[in-house]
Amino acid sequence: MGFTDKQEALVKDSWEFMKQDDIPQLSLRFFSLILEIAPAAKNMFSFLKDSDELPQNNPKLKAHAVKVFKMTCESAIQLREKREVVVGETTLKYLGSIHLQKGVADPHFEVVKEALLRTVEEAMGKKWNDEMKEAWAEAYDQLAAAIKAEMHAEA
Ligand code: HEM
Ligand code: ISQ
Repeated sequence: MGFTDKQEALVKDSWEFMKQDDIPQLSLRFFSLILEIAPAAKNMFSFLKDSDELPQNNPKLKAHAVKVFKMTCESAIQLREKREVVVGETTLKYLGSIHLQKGVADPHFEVVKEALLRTVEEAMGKKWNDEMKEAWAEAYDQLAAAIKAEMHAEA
């Protein structure tokens, strides 16, 4: 299924709405949910390995999580227009190689998807609905597929 104009608008609008919130806080929530769903994932992240430090106090984690969050939204728009995603310095090629290098496998993407959808759901509160969920799921799936394609191309 492709990404429709309507879905693009839904993702854009909800992203604008969430920006009024505390994005670093949402990003931490996003990451906490990933660890809640898959505790073992902790060891994959260089900024968490061997540390008992609460994620709350981890600036590196915040920066990463904000970036991931932002990419999902941007990619929804960018992938459709130019089949490429660039956010800041980060390209799809880079994302493919970093995830391959860290040992990320296809099933992990479902975990991150679930965590992302729950984060947006919580942030949107009463505004959240099925249509919005579909739009975010589609945006994420497209980005995930693009990253996986790079991973498989390199493997
Ligand atoms: C690194 C985004 C899926 C685990 C990164 C980075 C980005 C990113 C932007 C680089 C961070 C930076 O250098 O600033 C994404 C996006 C995903 C996705 C957009 C899905 C669409 C996943 C999945 C996993 C994962 C499914 C597995 C649990 C990691 C790890 C790193 C990383 C372990 C390296 C972190 C480090 O130690 O420096 N990801 N990611 N990512 N990602 Fe993902
Ligand atoms: C990297 N890849 C996927 C999800 C993430 C969440 C928080 C920090 C870094 C991440």
